[in-house]
Amino acid sequence: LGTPSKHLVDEVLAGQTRAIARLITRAEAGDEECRPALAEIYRHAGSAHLVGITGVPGSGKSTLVSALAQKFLARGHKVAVVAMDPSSPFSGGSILGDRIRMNDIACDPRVFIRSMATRGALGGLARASLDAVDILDAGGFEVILIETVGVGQDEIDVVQAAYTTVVVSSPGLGDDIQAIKAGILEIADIHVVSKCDRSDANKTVNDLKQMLLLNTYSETNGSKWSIPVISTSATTGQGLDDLAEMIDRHRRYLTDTDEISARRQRMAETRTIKIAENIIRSKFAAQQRGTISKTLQRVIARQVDPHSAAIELLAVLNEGLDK
Ligand SMILES: Nc1nc2c(ncn2[C@@H]2O[C@H](COP(=O)(O)OP(=O)(O)OP(=O)(O)O)[C@@H](O)[C@H]2O)c(=O)[nH]1
Ligand SMILES: [Mg+2]
Repeated sequence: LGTPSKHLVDEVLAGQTRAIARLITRAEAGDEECRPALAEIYRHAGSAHLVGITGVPGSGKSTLVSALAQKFLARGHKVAVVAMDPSSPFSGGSILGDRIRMNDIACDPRVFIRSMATRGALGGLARASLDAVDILDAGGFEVILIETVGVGQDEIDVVQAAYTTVVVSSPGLGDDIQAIKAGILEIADIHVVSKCDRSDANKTVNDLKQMLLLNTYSETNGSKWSIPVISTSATTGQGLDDLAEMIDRHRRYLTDTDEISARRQRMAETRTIKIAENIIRSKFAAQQRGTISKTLQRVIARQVDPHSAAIELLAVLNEGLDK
């Protein structure tokens, strides 16, 4: 590591908020020069409890995350929030701070809130979000809440890079359980029905419990964790302590049963393979257009078969893969 990078890494490891913010910004911008710093950071991360919070748009995730952050803070933990928010036109976290009532805690040095909105490179937002999580983890934040909208593969990958996944459904967003529609019912360790101050919340809770009875996945995958449904309201505060406690209980369950090893394995696998795929895709897109079209012409003319042609392309690509 060069001296400036080493200095920055040391500051991050010492938990200095400004250094943390700066490195996240560089990671988000896709600055290749900060790769060695991020590599060093990765080695120091791994102690935080990562909690993914997902659900369809408008289900109350940001409000819940804000309330939950306060609960963990009250329990004496340093808490960070990473919101993966592709719809946000801003970067730098201001929008999240505005939209949710974080004002009471946003100035507390034991809280860090960041909204990630980079588009750009393939898988760039997912990658930057996970880099941000590493940086905060290495920077000493003990609980990291990762908010993603439960649509899109990148979002699902990111939320699955958490140890505990909370799926939020809310009344008033249609009759069906939204998690089913979004295909995220199966990834929940904990279900939340938000906005339970509303009179139609009971129906959502009952529908969800009914759905879970029909689903046998928790037995079939060998897990002994029975997936709870917790009703919360950010307005009345109902269920928020229960949720914080349940997240903690799930964390203990993972370590006690060593299911955490399986999760770590899955996280490493998804993340690494995804990056490799994205590198290959972007190399294809950026550099090899000429070679690809020539090869494709030979496939069309039946001078070469698609399988051999694919192997050829990968070999060409491989030569350009030194970074
Ligand atoms: N009645 C009631 N309304 C709530 C509650 N929590 C959130 N809301 C409202 O639901 C709406 C959506 O809340 P958000 O927290 O922004 O939802 P979100 O899931 O983060 O939304 P996106 O980030 O856009 O996907 C807002 O108008 C909130 O005021 C609650 O506990 N009770
Ligand atoms: Mg939100």
